[in-house]
Amino acid sequence: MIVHVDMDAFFASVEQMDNPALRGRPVMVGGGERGVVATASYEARRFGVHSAMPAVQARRLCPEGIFVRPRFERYKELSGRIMEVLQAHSPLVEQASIDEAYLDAEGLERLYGSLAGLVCSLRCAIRSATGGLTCSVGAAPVKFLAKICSDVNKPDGVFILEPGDVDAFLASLPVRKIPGVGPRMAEALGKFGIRVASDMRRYSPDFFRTRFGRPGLVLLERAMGRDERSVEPVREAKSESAEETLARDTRDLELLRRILLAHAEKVGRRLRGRKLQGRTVTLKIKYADFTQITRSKTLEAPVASTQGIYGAARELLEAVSLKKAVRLIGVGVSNFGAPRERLTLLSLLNGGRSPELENEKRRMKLDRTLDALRERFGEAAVARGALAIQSRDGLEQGQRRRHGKDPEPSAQMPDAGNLRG
Ligand code: TTP
Ligand code: MG
Repeated sequence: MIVHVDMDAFFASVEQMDNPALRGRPVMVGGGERGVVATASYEARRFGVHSAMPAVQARRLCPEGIFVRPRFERYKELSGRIMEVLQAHSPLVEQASIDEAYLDAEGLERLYGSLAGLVCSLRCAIRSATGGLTCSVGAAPVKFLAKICSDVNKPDGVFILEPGDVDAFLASLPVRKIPGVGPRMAEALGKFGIRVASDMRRYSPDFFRTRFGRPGLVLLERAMGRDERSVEPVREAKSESAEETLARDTRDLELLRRILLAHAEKVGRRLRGRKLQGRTVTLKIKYADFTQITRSKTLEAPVASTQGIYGAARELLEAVSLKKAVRLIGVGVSNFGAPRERLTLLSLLNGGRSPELENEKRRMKLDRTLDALRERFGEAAVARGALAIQSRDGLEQGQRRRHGKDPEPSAQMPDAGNLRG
């Protein structure tokens, strides 16, 4: 059996736990002048407020609701404690997001008397390790069913689906509840009279393949109650990113550059902390009319330095249209890999020398120093200094570029980047 644990109204519950004045009241985490609700307490959900809802709309639905600014560091700290509790119960724990995880229960039933005993122990331990947070737990023979089950008796509930009850469960499971089935897919399935999971069994694999491609076949598997995925203990993020909805829509390139630099700093620092480097830098822009574009550039040498990331992101930014005002801007780095291997290959290609690589090395050295300073002397003071230095640096480069003399060796090399999206 696989167990899925998901915290109840996670961010909001943390705020209510830390501030007794918020308990029992409708709390919405997120907001700001603009932006969206990250999550709402169950008291606020009764008014129809939910995750990803624009703050303005949430306020309209629930005027007495209390908006709280998110405190990600605190959520991460508690998330870490929750994962430790789970790891103390099973060697096979897979963290799926900040507040949820899968746990392979094989062989543990005997240790805890029964599966229910294990679940009970998990819930108690989470409550005491966090200082009082509740979670909901689902258990089922396969992963996707375990996840659906944790939702059945939410909040603070448990639902265990025994193998013998899977067929009956699938016969009453709306397709929309299957992870990966969005409103559009549900509508398309509805046209064929498919409303609950088991309805899909009336159709052949060929039907699903031709109508929906590979995802269709996966869906059919799910309809049979099958899910081959096992609990994978380490789930390394495949990318790092930072984004922000702006306080006001803007077409100001200089302002966007500065925000991009701050994002590059954040992403770079996380990458350096994880000892990762990525070759693909992605720029994401959402315009005032909510249309969204992403542009990516794959670099010759992997980067983790703030300037390395910023340089690529800025180039991408300069190539996009600012006819419409920008509402959100973000930057991401992906395409991680074994750095050593890439480095060797790269220097071989360049006859033992790679200006781009050496440049990145130099920038990394500076960044590591700044990171270390920040560790020692605190976040704000040094962070601002670092940004100021890099900001000036960025501006100078920008000016030189306009004069056609970019000192960055990357600009002198043949363009190895590609654009997509
Ligand atoms: P969820 O587990 O999806 O939601 P939740 O824990 O708030 O509520 P539930 O009881 O239904 O599980 O997400 C976990 C946290 O992730 C959530 O507290 C806030 C954050 N989050 C966002 O920031 N944006 C989002 O769109 C969603 C869905 C979650
Ligand atoms: Mg949750």
